[in-house]
Formats: sequence, structure tokens, C-alpha cells
Amino acid sequence: MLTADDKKLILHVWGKVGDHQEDFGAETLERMFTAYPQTKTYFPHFDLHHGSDQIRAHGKKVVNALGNAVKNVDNLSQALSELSNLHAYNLRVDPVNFKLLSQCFQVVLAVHLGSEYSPEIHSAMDKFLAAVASVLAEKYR
Ligand code: HNI
Repeated sequence: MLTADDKKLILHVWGKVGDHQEDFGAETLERMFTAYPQTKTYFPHFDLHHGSDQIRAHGKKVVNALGNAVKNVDNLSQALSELSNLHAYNLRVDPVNFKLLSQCFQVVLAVHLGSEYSPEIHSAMDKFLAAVASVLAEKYR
């Protein structure tokens, strides 16, 4: 579970994400497609080349959704309910992939925040992303 301190740290990190949603999101997706090429199978309709407008636009959507989750951290199930339906029933994304995306997002944060991405922040963000992933996967049951 996320502690009160974890929540503070997540809000703090989100301040650093600031208006980099599109850049951070696109880099997250590019890392995911490169490091875990099997994830590309969900995006047969996308141009997956570096700098692709579709990747940038989608990256922005994903990071915005995470920002919305940050704002609703005490109410994730409700805040992510529609996205959970979409991923479970329409897109049928295998939940293992949520961990891969979370991992790549953390690498992006670490690269861009450097030493500011402290072990405590890393731990809080890891818990937060695991909570988001578990909500996105809850409709599969
Ligand atoms: Ni995901 C669409 C958020 C993980 C495959 N996804 C979205 C949208 C958001 C989103 C927001 C856009 C919804 C809309 O248009 O109404 N996705 C998230 C979040 C996570 C996540 C917050 C995890 C933290 N999605 C994943 C993963 C995969 C994935 C791990 C597959 C590897 N998502 C998709 C696909 C779409 C999608 C495919 C549809 C893209 C399109 O535009 O056609």
C-alpha cells in the first residue's frame, strides 16, 4: 500500500514531469517497443519509427492518464475504470505488459531526473505504478 509519504513523493515527482508528458511518454513507448519488441504486436496500426507522431500522441495520452491517476491516488479504481474496461475488453492487453511499460517509464524518469530520482522516490513510484497496473488488470478476472 502507498503510505502518506509515498503519496507526497509521487506528487513531487509529478511536478517534475510538468509539461514533458509528450516527451516522456514517447520515450517510454520507444523504450518499451525496443526493449520488449513483443509489445509492438498491440500496435500494428501505428508507425513505430523514432519520432513518429502516433507514438508522440499516444505517449502523451498515457502520461496524462497517469497524471490523472496521481490526482486520484485514493480512488484509483473509479478514476481508471474506463481505461480498465478498454484494456481488458477491447484491447485485451496481457497484464504482464503493464509491468514492462511501468519499468520503461521509471527508466525515463531516472534518466531525466537523475539524482533527484532518489531510492525513496523510486520506491514510491514503483508502488504507484503497480497499483495502477493492478487496477488496469482487475477487469480480467
Ligand atoms: Ni494503453 C490506449 C493508458 C498500458 C496498449 N492506453 C490507451 C489510452 C490510454 C492508455 C489513456 C487511450 C485511450 C483512449 O483513446 O480513450 N495504457 C495506458 C496506461 C497504461 C497503459 C495508463 C499503463 C500504465 N496500453 C498499455 C500497455 C499496452 C497498451 C502495456 C500494450 C503493450 N493502449 C494500448 C493500445 C491502445 C491503448 C493498443 C489503443 C491505441 C490506439 O490509439 O489505437
